[in-house]
Parts: sequence; C-alpha cells; structure tokens
Amino acid sequence: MPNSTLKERHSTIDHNSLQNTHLREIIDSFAKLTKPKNIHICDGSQKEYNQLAQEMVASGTFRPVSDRPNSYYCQSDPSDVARAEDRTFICTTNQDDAGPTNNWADPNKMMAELKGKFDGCMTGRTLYIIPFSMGPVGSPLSEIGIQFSDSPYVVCSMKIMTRMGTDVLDVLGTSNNFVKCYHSVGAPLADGEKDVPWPCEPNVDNKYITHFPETNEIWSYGSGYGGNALLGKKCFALRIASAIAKRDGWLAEHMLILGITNPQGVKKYIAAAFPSACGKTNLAMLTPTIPGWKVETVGDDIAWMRFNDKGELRAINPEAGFFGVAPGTSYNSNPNAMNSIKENVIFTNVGYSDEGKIWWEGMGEEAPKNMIDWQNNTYDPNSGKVAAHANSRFATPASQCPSIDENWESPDGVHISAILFGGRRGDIVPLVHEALSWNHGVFMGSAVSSEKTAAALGKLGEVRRDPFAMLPFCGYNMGDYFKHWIELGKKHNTNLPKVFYVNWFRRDENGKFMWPGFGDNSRVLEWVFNRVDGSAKGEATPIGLVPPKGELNTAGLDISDEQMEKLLDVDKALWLQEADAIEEYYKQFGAHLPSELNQELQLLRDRLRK
Ligand code: GTP
Ligand code: SPV
Ligand code: MN
Repeated sequence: MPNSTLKERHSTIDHNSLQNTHLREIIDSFAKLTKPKNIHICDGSQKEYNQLAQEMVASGTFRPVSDRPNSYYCQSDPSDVARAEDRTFICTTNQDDAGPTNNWADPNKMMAELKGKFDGCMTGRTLYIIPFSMGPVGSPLSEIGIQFSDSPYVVCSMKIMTRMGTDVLDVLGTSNNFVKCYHSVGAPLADGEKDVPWPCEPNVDNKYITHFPETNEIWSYGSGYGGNALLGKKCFALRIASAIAKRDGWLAEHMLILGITNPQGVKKYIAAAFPSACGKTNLAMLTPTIPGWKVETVGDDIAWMRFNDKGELRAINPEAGFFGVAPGTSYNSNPNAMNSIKENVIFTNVGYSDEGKIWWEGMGEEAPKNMIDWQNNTYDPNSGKVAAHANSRFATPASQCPSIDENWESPDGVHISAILFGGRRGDIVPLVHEALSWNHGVFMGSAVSSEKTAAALGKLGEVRRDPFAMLPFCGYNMGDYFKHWIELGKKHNTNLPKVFYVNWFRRDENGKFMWPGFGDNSRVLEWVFNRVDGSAKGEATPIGLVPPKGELNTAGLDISDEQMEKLLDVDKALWLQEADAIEEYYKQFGAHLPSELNQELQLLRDRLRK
C-alpha cells in the first residue's frame, strides 16, 4: 500500500510510521473517503491538549473560564444539545438481533448511506486519530478503541473522559482488536470559508449514530455533542460493549459504582442503574447526612461487571472522567462534584459572565450581573429563559473528585454487593423496595419506568419504560439481554448481589417531591447496606421488601411518620394496573422474553391479589 501523502499537523507521530498495519490501512481508506486537509495522531499529552484548546480559543469555539485554571466554556449549536435517540441505529444482519426497542438498519444499506455522507465531509478540516482505552491502560478488563474525528472539541473531551494517547498504541501493538469509531461533525469547509464556533449538521434527520456490533464499528455523523460524539462513552462502552459482553459472559451497564463504609469501618460496593439525568452522578458522589457513614466514588455512569472465580460480581468504571449534568449541581446538593470542577474542565451550554465565570440554574450562587446564556444571548433574569440548557454539562477528570475511591482504577474491579434500579416516577413506586430473588430483581430491572429528561432530544416528562436504564444503550435484542441477566444469575448463584428499586422522585398531592434526596439518600443506602449484612429485616409487601417502621433512619430529618408511610406505600390496585401495563409492554419481545419474567409477573399478581 502506498504511503499516504497527507500532511501531519503538528502531531508528534507520523501516521506512516505506525507499526499497526490495520490502523494504517483504515487511516488511509478513511482519509481517502473524508478528504481532510491535515491529519493528526493524538499523543494524549497535556501539551497537545493545551495547543488544541488555544486554537479553539482563537477560533471562538472555546472561551477561557477565568476562575478555574485550564478550563473552557463552549456553546453548542442549538440543534445539538443532547443525544439523538431517533437517529441512533443498531445495524445487524438480522433485524431480530437488534430487537424491538432499537432502531434497526440493514448494515449494507446503512454503510452505503454513510459512505455518501462521509464522502468529502472533512474537507478543509483536520482528521484527528484518537487512540483510547476504556478501563485502565493494559488492564485485562479494558478494551481499546480508535476514534477518528474532525472535532478538536471531541479530542479534548476524550482526553478527559478516557485514557487517551500513545501508551494505548503501545498496548495495542499490531493487534486488530480495537473498536473502530468513525466520527465527523458533518460540516465540510470550502476553501476560504470561515468556520463557525460549533460546526455540525443542524438538521437532526441528517445525523447518524450508527453501530455495527458484528464488526465492532461505530459511525457517527453530524453531531459534536456528548454521547453522540464522544464515542468511547455510550456508543462503545454501552452499545458495542453490551453486545461483546453478551457473547463473552459479562455485563456492560449504565450504572454508577460507589463504595459505602459504615461507622464500624465495614465497606461494601453498590452499583445503580438510573436512566439519563435521574441521579447517578449525584448518588455516586453523595455526602451522607447520617453521622459516621462514608460514600466514595468509583464511577458515575458506566459499569463493566463480571463474575470472578469466587463467584463475586466485580465492577470497573471504564471511563476516566465525569460528563455531568450542570444545572442543579451546587455545594449544597453535590459538593464533591463542585470540588471536582475547579480546574481542567470543559463546560458546555451553561451561562458565561463578562468576567469569564460560568453559571447555571441551581448552582446556589446569585446569577452574575452581565451574562450570556447558552445560546449566546444576553441573559435576562426576568425573561423566564434559562441561562444554562437543562442538559448542559461539565467534563472533568475523575481523579480530581475528592470522593474518588482508592480502588477506582483497580484492575480487578470492586466487589458489588447490591444493585439498585430506579427512575423518576411521581407516583406508585415507593422510596425503596427489595427484590425477593435474583429473577425478581431482573423483573424489576426489566420494568424500570421513568419520566423522559433533557438528556435526549424529544418530549420531556412522558413516562416510558427504560429497562435497566439501557433502553437507548443496549446494542442487541432487549429480550436476549433480559435472558443474559437471568442466565448469569443461574450460573453464579452462590454469591449474588441483592437487588433493590429506589425512587427519589415520588410527589405529594401538590406535586412536591416528598423525599429530600441527595445527601439524604444515604439513609436508603444505609438500609440497603444493613439488608446486605443481615442487620435489617425488611417487611414483606406484594412488590418486595420495604423498611418497616423504624428501620429507615430518619433521625434529624424533618419528615412525619405519615409522610414516610406515603413514601413507602404500596397501592395494590395501582400495582395491579402496573402489572397489566408490564404485560402489555412485554408483548413486543415475543419469544425473546425469558419465561422467568412471565413467571415473576404472575407471582407479583398472585401476591397483589392475596
Ligand atoms: P446522566 O449523566 O444523564 O446519565 O445523568 P445522571 O443519572 O448522572 O443524573 P444526575 O446525577 O446528573 O442528576 C440529574 C438531575 O437530577 C439533576 O438536575 C439533579 O439535581 C437531579 N437529582 C439528582 N439526585 C436527586 C435526588 O435525590 N432528588 C431530586 N429531587 N433530584 C435529584
Ligand atoms: C446520558 O445521557 O446518559 C449521559 C450523557 O450520560 S451522554 O454522554 O450525552 O450520553
Ligand atoms: Mn448517562
């Protein structure tokens, strides 16, 4: 193969000198297709990051944040503020392998369509090659990806969110075992054309977030935002990894991981799956309000888990940073997050003052006098318009989090003793209940329901099923995914974690949240902890165990017994309706639905009718 004549752009690595011939070949063919002006192999150094950041300051994409060293402010195009679920595809030979909850596309047809889109799409831009590792570099549990992108914002974000750079290429060696992540913002630049601060394809229907689990490829076109563009995150670590995990007997999950230590110094680890913008980051970094307890953070969004030879479920956080929801984050609600974002942060779509400071709703500080909102308009506090988009985010290195767990990069992962499911439900779902068995836990996970949030484009507030908080992230047939969970429970039935369902979002008759949430969620974690070690007994209800009166620690909380009863109430009539709704929802899975889940549904109904 002839060496590519593309010009390196101040990168320390010459792409023609790469020892990995597979990589060299795909660089050549991808560059031929996309026709970039330059090429840049990312070495992952701070120097490289600083240089790109400075260039983005010069071009108007970034603005420096004055009171946080090495931090930048950025506004996306108004069309490009969240994940585009309607434009997210799983491309498998058989439609059945993608299942009823995914958008399916024929791999050949989709590839042809994508080739059309990518043809010349990097004209006038630099093609960045981003080698990255999900999980610690070189760990046996880690996986390597190479992202191709024409967005320096993506490069800088990937440096924060993943382990990125030369050492990944060293570990990869000559292997072809890496996930190919092709990304373009879809905005070619004609000769002499001036660039915009946030290039993208503004028409949502022309965006593509496509996955090819049969060949471990991701092709993403038209968006520069979050889960659409930082391909290590949702595309790789969840959609592609879940398909790999199914084949290889492990789990790739949309879960936070935390360590919790009781006043006696006993520590346990808990994983929790909540849908997007439903409280994972906040729970992962929680500051307990109950004396003597400590919570430490392993991860805030994604968990890769496998059973070891002792039958313990071990989890790693494959990410290296937090891409957290900004609004509502304050020293009051989440001090650990606030203390994680003092330096080296990229803020996207929040407010920005004339003094160069960032601001958002619910930050717990008065809005600066002169500020622009996320759409670059002068912020007017009386306009009713927010300064920060509801899905505005900070990207910050996990290592900066004061509550980061000492084992967060442990190659063996941490031992998970409990799994929580949860969502936003204003009604019927109690503050906490515990599954009666593993299969009952899988049933609970399969039926997670939640009000839609701003993390995805589309209508807000609508209650939808979001099984295991994986509805937008499962790379294969959801019915088979349920089966995978059931099978793992059968195979490793000696030391299984206990499973719980929590709901911080139950509302009273005036629409007010009944539970204070945030740091006070430690009270629920305490009960979970005590159930795992056997010191709490729980009380049977038809849907599972709840804390009996007195078992949930409310000391120091301004909450009446009556309110607690309401928070934990199980309304049988409403739950019978819920059972009907679950039956209806299960129909779409047809023969892929494991019979165990129908049995659990039947058992639930039997208990409700007793
Ligand atoms: P993704 O990053 O999208 O996956 O979101 P996440 O699950 O990490 O959610 P996050 O912790 O960022 O919280 C999202 C929103 O929920 C924020 O606006 C929080 O203020 C709010 N929130 C989090 N925990 C609680 C809670 O315990 N009670 C209430 N009422 N709101 C909460
Ligand atoms: C989510 O939507 O669940 C996120 C943000 O964590 S994004 O990276 O955009 O997917
Ligand atoms: Mn998430």
